[in-house]
Amino acid sequence: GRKKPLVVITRKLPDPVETRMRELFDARLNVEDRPMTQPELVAAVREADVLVPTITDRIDAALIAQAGDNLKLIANFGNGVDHIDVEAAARRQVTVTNTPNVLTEDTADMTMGLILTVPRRLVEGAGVLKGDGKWEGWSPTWMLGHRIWGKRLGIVGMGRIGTAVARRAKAFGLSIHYHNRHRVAPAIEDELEATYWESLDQMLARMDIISVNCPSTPATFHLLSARRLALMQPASYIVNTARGEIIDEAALIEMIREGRLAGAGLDVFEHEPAVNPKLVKLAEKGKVVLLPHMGSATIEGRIDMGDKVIINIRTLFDGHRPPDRVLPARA
Ligand code: 8YV
Repeated sequence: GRKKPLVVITRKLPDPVETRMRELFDARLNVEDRPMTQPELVAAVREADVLVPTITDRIDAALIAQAGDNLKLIANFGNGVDHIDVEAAARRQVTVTNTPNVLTEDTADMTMGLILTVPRRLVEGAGVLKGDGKWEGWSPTWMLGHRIWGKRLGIVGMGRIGTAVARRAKAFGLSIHYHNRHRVAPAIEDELEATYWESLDQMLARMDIISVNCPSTPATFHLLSARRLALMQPASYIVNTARGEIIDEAALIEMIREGRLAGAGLDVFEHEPAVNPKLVKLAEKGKVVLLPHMGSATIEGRIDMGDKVIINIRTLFDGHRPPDRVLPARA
């Protein structure tokens, strides 16, 4: 038969995924559970037919410029491709694929979790029973949060994840509002009883909770800028399970510290894995809930993501167009 493609996988993946990769490919696995170093990445793109990176790898133009003639495919293990220079890859005839759909519902669950957790103070409450577990007893005025149902949720980015968040939130009695580059299909608007806001500014000013669900691109960098955050109501909350760069994090911190925003639930950060110590302080005060990028972190989801990566690789090496091709943004 044909020679198996040399597939370099940058991170340790769940066992069933690695086993399957080993069966199908000449798979070079990373046995240590740490990101590859820059020299390791350079060696990988020089040699490999396929690179399987994750969000912890920076696949920029400089790295792609060092790719060998063999490199045909960058099959990202993950949905967002903001860490990959897709244009630079296209210029070198290197295909880029991602793993859409399989992490939509998991990420929407995590988003809904934060929407419930922050206003209802779940983490603070659980904290009371940590340590010595001493609880002074119930009181009518103690641990009061804010009601979720009946509130207005504004979704920034109504793609697959945004829509899945909207479905959940509607079932919890929130009214659904969204801002997106394009209006979604009327059937979806009807199903969700969703209100479209062409103006992000106007939507921000009228919502109780904002959920960020758009991709990170040059156009969405600091989309929630200091000026826009200042439009939000002081009693409102913001939840981000997309990418840290979409919010001006320093401005968000100042807004919460000054009481101009009620709080935030963040699964992603501007300088991951570094987290601004001011955010950690705010978490200690119960103003924010911080999660270490767990939106899609389910064992089932990771196995599905592995399956997607495998299908993309096999399809390309069978001479067809892989199902999850990511095209460069149009200039
Ligand atoms: C993963 C994600 O953390 O897919 C994404 O865009 O943010 C998460 O699923 C990551 O992508 C794994 O590479």
